Amino acid sequence: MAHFRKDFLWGGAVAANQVEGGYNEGGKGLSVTDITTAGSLESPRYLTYTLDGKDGKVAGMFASSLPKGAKGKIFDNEYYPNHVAIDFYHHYKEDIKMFADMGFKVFRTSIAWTRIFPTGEEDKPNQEGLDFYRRVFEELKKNGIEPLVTISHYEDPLALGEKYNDWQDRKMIDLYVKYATTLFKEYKDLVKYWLTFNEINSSLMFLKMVGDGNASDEDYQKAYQKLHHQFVASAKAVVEGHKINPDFMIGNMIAGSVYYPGTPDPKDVLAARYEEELSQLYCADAQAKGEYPSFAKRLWDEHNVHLKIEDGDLEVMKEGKVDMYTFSYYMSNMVTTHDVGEKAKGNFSAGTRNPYLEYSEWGWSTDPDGLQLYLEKMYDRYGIPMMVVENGLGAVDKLEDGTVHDDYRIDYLRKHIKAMDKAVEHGVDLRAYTTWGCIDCVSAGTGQMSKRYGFIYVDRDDKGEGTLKRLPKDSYYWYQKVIASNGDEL
Ligand code: BGP
Repeated sequence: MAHFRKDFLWGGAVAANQVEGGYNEGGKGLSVTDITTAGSLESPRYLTYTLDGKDGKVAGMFASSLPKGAKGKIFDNEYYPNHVAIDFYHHYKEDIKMFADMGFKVFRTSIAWTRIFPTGEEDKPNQEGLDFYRRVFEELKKNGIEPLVTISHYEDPLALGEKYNDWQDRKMIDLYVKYATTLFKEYKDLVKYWLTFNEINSSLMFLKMVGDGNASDEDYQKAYQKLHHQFVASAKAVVEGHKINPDFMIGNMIAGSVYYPGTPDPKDVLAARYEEELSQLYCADAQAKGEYPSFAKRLWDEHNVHLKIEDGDLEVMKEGKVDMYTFSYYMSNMVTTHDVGEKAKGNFSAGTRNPYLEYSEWGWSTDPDGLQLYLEKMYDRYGIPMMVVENGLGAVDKLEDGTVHDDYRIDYLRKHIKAMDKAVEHGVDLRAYTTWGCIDCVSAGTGQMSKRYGFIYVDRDDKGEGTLKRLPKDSYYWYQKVIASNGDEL
């Protein structure tokens, strides 16, 4: 018998920019993702812009990569996969029906900030944007599905990214809080579960994972300052949210990973610990304990970071602690100070390859034990309800006789569900599991459609060709049984 609670929330997750499309419909403004091209495992995604009358492009996913003074621009000869994505904007009813038939209890999506405030600085929200999400949430409720909503998922308004240099300016705090409170008021009777920032720790993690991994002190300064503003913004949103509806459960969202020492050398154990502090605990403590950890000063000193903290910031962080700890989990990492093992290859994987694990086509390790370890460690540290809000295997699927025989995906998910079950048996208060990309969508890291995670296949390729038809894969029927048996039938 599995150990999940009776009201365990089984479901799936996506993000607005990766599924919706309709990038210029319904009064929506441009987000940073709208000027991001498609990449692949071999080549990065680029942000396209104009500067001093000249067009240019730069590798990256956040506005911080744009050169000073650059204005994001859409080029005619480039392909932007998020512009249409899988057109959830027009297919949401059909998609929600399929989720409901699978037995979903919860569906995680995000709200595109630019549908609500097209440039981020309007006084009044865009009614068409508010109406769209109201229709989506009502449709979910009608189908017995609880919405779980990410307020900001890698889709800041482009205008704000340019003007305030990707959260370097404190003005971002109030703009975010205005946006968040607009959502809280508007959907207070429809949405109970909210996440303030998707994978907030990615600003630090990415510094090691992109380019040569040797970011400058200036890059660290910017990342820490951006995070400080986001911690304050998140905390203020939590405080305001609870005033609007005391029943709200508002969570953080961390890109979760565990870090193993590559050898028993105590130096490796320390190096792995340091990596965990930087990549996980720094942000997790700031939002779940409401304070900077004891090792924060060491991290800042390492890169000569001088954080600008204003009066009241630390108090509000304390006051606006999150109600639940939520995270994505795809893989673990190995850290060593020795010249052993093969270097990790793949997008977003750092360190050394772990000889005990298998790797996906994109170089991500499969490590269900790491998920159990993560749940047990973090529950022990924070003691608040937890949710696994992303997990899954990105793989190339082959369409055969109108379906996909994705036993590799079933195998990956089965192992991770077993790992969660163990953690629950060991006392972790786990409330939900939303697999990533429950319907195929555009990859955040590479912009590919061919990196698929879904239970539902979407007929669309890396060039934007295809009918957008939806088809259930083998995993669709498997997950249906998992949900119906509350995790017993794996
Ligand atoms: C997380 C993001 C998601 C998502 C997922 C899978 O980092 O929160 O937006 O896409 O990873 O990554 P990818 O799409 O690069 O395979």
